[in-house]
Amino acid sequence: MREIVHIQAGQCGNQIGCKFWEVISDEHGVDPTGRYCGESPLQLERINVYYNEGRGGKYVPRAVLVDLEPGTMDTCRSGPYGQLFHPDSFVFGSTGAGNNWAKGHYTEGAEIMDAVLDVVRKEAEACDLLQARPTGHSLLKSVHDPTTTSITLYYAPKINRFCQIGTWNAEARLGLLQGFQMTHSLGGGTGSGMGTLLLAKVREEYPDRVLNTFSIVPSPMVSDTVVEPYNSVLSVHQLVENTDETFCIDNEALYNICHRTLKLGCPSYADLNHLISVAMSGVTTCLRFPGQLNADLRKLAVNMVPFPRLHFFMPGFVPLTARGSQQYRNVTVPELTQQMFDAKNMMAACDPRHGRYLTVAAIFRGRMSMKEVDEQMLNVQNRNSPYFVEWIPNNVKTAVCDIPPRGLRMAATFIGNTTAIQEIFKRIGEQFSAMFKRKAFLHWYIGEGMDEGEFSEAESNMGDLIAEYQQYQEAPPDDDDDYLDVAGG
Ligand SMILES: Nc1nc2c(ncn2[C@@H]2O[C@H](COP(=O)(O)OP(=O)(O)OP(=O)(O)O)[C@@H](O)[C@H]2O)c(=O)[nH]1
Ligand SMILES: [Mg+2]
Repeated sequence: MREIVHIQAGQCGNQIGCKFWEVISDEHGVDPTGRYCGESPLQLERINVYYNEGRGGKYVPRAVLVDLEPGTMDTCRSGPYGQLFHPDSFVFGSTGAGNNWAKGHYTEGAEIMDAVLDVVRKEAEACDLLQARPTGHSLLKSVHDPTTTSITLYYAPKINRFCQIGTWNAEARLGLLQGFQMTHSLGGGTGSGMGTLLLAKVREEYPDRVLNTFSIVPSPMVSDTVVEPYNSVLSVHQLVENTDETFCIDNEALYNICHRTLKLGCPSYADLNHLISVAMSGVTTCLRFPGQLNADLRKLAVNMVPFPRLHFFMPGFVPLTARGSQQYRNVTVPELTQQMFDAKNMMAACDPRHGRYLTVAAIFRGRMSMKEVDEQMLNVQNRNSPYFVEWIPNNVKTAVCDIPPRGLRMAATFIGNTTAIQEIFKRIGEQFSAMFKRKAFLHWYIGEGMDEGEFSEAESNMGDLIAEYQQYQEAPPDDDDDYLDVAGG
């Protein structure tokens, strides 16, 4: 069993994070009180990836909930699965970051960072506790501390001794923790600024663990805040260096899906978040249920990321349904496959036909013929071969999981590492540059101690990223330019 610590930061991060826990709890048969009430052993086989087993056999999300204002946390707590979270998992400030990345990253957010890291460490250490279970040791013991009351120690097998929960201990941390995942938006101040500070800290403390984010890209169709491009570019600058895999979930694409495909007149966050939750459930299927393909975060990274900086994925889910509505008609495997590659079902507002796929993972769910799935997937690749780089043979991987998502007989999730993702960065980059040229709104950031240099650096790092995608989009099969350069020099 390899555990993941989940972190949700800021309003958006917490709202989509809570939806994620609702959906996966339902899929794993965990009710709102944390009790298991499912019907299949498959639901429990890998439940420890996301849940700790607490007192009385209750399942508790391995989650850390962070915000710089208390409101979102209250909403989470009072939500349908709000009682599932451990009370110590909530860390919040009182001021908010007011859409200012600098406040999240350097001032308000930095101030409560130690408190957040303490909770993260406790969750990471608890994974070590789980690992100890099969050895038959007594895992917990209480000792009396004369200065306080009693404290609980846990057994850390790596170092063969009892440690105090929550104390800093490099070796005790090295349990079976596979990595971290974060949900956050890039457009605000907290999830974006503080979220990326937290990622940098986690990377520093756990350099060998995988960091995965579900990052919500802003769109003017959904939000009215003008400084979102600043916050987003400053964040992308961090994500390029500090995450191993980032799912780019684009509010612009979600809005279009709601509006055009699902015919919702005025989509709400609840509508967008419904789409996000099905996609998150889809992309984590291989982590949560038994199977071979991309069974952990590291394998996903190894299969999907040919170059370390190019780790921004485009997710997709089919069949798409509106919140609360049911699919009227059962879909077939050929329909799922065709829809899965359709540009209008992608959750990033990029057209894959404007780029090429470096790698793809497809996860089919439900009872279906493996043979048919394989045939259909091959068929798509053969018919569209120019859209897959030919210098990565077999760059499309497929998995089938028997258990369909709630309410559907069959579904499929798409994860694409496409060079077309540069369209998102171009869009945000243009909005950034228009304001930055005139130094508009900069004083809000400089007032928190930032300097202009960081803005220019972020802008140029994202420019480089776009150029790198473009370079690999154009790379011919036997690109021997480098060889010639070396020979010539
Ligand atoms: N899809 C989706 N986007 C959201 C949601 N809530 C906020 N956003 C988007 O997130 C961005 C704003 O960030 P928030 O998450 O509200 O900000 P925050 O992290 O709480 O930071 P501050 O409030 O500025 O301290 C905008 O682009 C919003 O459109 C949500 O529930 N779903
Ligand atoms: Mg907020």
